[in-house]
Amino acid sequence: MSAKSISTNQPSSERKKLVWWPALAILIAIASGLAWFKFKPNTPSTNKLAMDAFEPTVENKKPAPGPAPSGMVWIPGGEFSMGCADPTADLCGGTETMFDARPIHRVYVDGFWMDDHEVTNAEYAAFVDATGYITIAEQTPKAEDFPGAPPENLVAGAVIFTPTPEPVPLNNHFQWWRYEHGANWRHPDGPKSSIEVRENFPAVHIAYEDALAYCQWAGKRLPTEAEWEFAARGGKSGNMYTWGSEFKPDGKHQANTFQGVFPVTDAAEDGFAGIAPIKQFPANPYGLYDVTGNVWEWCSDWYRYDYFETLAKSGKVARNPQGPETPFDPVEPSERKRIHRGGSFLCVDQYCSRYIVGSRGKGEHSTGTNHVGFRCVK
Ligand SMILES: [Ca+2]
Ligand SMILES: [Cu+2]
Repeated sequence: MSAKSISTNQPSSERKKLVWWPALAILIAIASGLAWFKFKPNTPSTNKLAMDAFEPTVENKKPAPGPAPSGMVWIPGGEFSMGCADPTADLCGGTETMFDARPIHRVYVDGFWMDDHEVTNAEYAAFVDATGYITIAEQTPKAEDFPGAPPENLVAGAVIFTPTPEPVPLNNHFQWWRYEHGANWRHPDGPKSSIEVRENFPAVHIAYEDALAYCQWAGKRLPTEAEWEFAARGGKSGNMYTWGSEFKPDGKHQANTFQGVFPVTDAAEDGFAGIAPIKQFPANPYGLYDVTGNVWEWCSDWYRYDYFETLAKSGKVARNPQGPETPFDPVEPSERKRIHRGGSFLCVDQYCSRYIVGSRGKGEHSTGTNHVGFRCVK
């Protein structure tokens, strides 16, 4: 079994790793293979079984507590089935079994307000202007955090997706991610790029604590993973995507994902090669835009591959789950990862089909990249 089976297209901890590349990448590949055997899923093997696990969503009837704050929509909360069936048998289901998103289990969340869009560059700029906040990608990495790293590599920067010139085996994401000095939210594609013409694009190169700082300033917080999935499903149950169960209803793309040969050419059949401005596709039934695709969104939970299993074992409906106490990803056991949800403009069925609404992503908490952003709740 290859590393691909349980890794994603996210460079989950490159800021910590790229200084040692390539020796570490090889170690990770080996460790991933070993981890796969050790943490092999024991969840239902057929898609039918897993699909049957979905029960109807029961929304709370209580109306919104007042008028909607600007740019936010009311998510009523309620009880729903969380997680996803093995998508490998379905058209566009991708190649991964998504075992960390099973078993499908019952969860209840209280109602809350949610940003109807991913936080934009203009919004992040307002926060930075008001507070002088400096994101992690703008700070010089400290030598003590990267023991043994050559000093010339200890330069502020961020991780950027770079297409490969030719098709490559999809078993090592270091082939299409690079550490770019001077890249950060103000310069998303590197020092020569700017956000001047991208005010309405999601802010990227935002690490977990950078997202948290924004939320706190705005009087908001990050969603829990359960809140995020309840909101994304829009009151429906068991759908593969936020808009239904067909990837392209009437032949129309519903989100900014990746078409073409990954990671060589983005054919942009959805209208966008790379990142897109917000609100270019229809909203979900709750009025949320871009819950699927464009950029990943930070959630407040730590990532543990077996968290759903733990909740399901209790036999009860999980009420307002806040995530596990501690993170653990068998692929990179030493990294502390938080949940990412929704997939990005790089998601593609050939490699990472995490535009599937119940699927899970993860990222090392101090690493932002050019396809990870966030939205807030309150
Ligand atoms: Ca696209
Ligand atoms: Cu993906």
